[in-house]
Amino acid sequence: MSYILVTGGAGYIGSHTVIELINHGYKVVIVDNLVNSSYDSVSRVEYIVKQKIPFYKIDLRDSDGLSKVFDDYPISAVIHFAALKAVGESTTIPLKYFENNVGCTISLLNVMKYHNVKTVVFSSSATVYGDATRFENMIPIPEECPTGPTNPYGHTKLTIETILKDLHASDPQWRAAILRYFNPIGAHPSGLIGEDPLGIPNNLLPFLAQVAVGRRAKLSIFGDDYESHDGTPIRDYIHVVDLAKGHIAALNYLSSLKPSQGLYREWNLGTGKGSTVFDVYHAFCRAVGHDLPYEVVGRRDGDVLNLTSKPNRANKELQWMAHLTIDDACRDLWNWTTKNPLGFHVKNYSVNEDAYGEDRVHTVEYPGFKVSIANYGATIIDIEVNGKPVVCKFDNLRDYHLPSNPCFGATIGRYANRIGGAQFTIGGKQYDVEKNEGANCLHGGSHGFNTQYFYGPIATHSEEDDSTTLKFVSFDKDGHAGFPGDLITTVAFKVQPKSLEFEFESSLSPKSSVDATVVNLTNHSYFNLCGEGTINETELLLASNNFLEVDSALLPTRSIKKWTRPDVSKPFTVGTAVFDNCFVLSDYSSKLDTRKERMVDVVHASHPGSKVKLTVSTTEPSFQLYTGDGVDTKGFFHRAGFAVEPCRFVNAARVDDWKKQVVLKKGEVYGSRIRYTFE
Ligand code: UPG
Repeated sequence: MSYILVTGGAGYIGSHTVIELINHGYKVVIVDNLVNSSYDSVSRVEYIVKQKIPFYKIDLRDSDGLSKVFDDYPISAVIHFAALKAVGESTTIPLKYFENNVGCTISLLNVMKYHNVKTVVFSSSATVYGDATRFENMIPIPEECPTGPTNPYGHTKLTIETILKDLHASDPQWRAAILRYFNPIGAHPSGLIGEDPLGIPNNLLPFLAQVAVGRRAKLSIFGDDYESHDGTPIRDYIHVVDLAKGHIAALNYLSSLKPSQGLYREWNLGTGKGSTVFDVYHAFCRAVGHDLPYEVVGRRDGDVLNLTSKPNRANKELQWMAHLTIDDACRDLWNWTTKNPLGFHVKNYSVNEDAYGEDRVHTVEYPGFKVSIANYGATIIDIEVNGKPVVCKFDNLRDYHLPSNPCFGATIGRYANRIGGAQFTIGGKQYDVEKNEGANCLHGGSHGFNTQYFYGPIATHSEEDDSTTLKFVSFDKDGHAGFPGDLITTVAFKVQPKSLEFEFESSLSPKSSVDATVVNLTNHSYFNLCGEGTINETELLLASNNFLEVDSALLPTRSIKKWTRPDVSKPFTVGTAVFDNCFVLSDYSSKLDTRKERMVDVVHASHPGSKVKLTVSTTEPSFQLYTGDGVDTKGFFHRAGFAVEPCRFVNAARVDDWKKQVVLKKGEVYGSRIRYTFE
């Protein structure tokens, strides 16, 4: 399977193109130096496509680093976006623009040549035409229009086109598709990725979006004395998703050529329809729902009346056409803006820099309360109250991969706790799952969710309740550890000044070939409210003293008994009491989606040493209380922490009366909520 290398894949157009590539069955590697973009866009793309995308933070001028990417992946073609792109800035630092845009491209082409990869799709711009109104009959602009950029940025794009043309002339095996973009606007319809302009935006719609969220006072309209229907200039605005699809069309076109046939050719990517500044302004106001403040000011230097494309060549040869309107783009831009008013920046949220993929650690911090979560296992790797940790945690993220790690802080799934005999039936069909604890399957097998890489997160902040939420997703394939069905699971961690609430949601992928599976999800944090030593001095109070009696294999006998020693319905000091038992609420819910059920405070815990108090609340019907007697890992021994794991009844997959708690059919949703509150 070959890969498409996308340079600048973390950027605005690059990230949208990566999604389209993956949707069209391509494998992708991203290279980006992140000078003008954020890895958050890559992790959000992974969230959307639910797969890992290899990423390298490399400047293209680092030929050795870039060459390694070609060694690591079988790359068949490159889509080259990476560039500096601000017109105004380019007039003040032209050398930097040439050095970066042209220098990077030469380095890239040398490395491609060395690795015998000779197919490139280049991100060019309508800016290469300059002012096409200087000619008669060149509006709409065809590819034949003579070029003549009017700024250094445009010169770099035209220089790169020339380099590619000369390269193809020197070696006709090269295939270079030059895509000249008109005015890209809008955002992905998911609202999860979009343009994240740093500083004051230069372009019309990003500026307008900031007016709409109150970051700018009003829009300045640069002149209303042009010869258009309302006096403002005309541009060809193209939805970024249509634009992204143009790259797939170009790749398809190149791969349809005969094996030894090369090519150098330019295509305009535009809609062919012109819109004025006021047309766009009104479309955006419609999307927002009210008029936005503006003022007509003088003309901006360099602006011309009309830059509309003639996209016929791309329509005909690439079989590509823009379908979305400026109303679609304004709706999607507004959706992105309202969900991400500060772009990829989120209040109270930070991430360890220079870590990508599973090594990322996401921290949400409020005064006196801090929560850190890793992509690996959607694991809570730290909770600190007043600067002191209250959970067992490794100092080194790598240690979470240790076989002896007793699931510290991890998300547990697809099936928490035990399945007796590692076997269950749904609809008369028997499934055998991995035996990883004697004859039983424990916590979804040896490679359960706790060892899987979660995508995302989508970080958001709500002013309403001053909460910051990190939402991760996993895609667990049909047949993994023997479990049936492609399962999509999201875990949303909502942090508030003294609490962490999480919400699980699972459903079978609509494309899953299997109609039902079993699910049971929880979190496996080990609390130590004193931050060190054993938990023996911890005081506990449980909401229920009903527990599931278990046999020697720790499987329920189906009889519900009362726990008497110690009496857990009154506050008690843990002492040497041993728990690894599932307590059941008296009015428990048997729903598959318990999220709308009453949140019950199931465990109150406190420690006389630290005075920290914890309440575990849940919508779940039961909770496993474990005093950590089996813990034996790097730096931690038995009873270093206790776990409270709200979940479904143990072994429910095998017990007819309890099965409806855990059997998830296609079209249904499994859900639950758990909250840790600290005082
Ligand atoms: N405009 C305003 N107020 C603003 C910003 C823009 O009135 O605050 C007007 C501007 O005068 C123009 C139109 O809006 O008439 C569009 O401007 P802008 O979004 O800045 O795009 P362009 O100037 O058309 O340039 C974009 C890219 C450039 C690319 C070109 C291709 O910035 O890199 O070459 O589109 O057509």
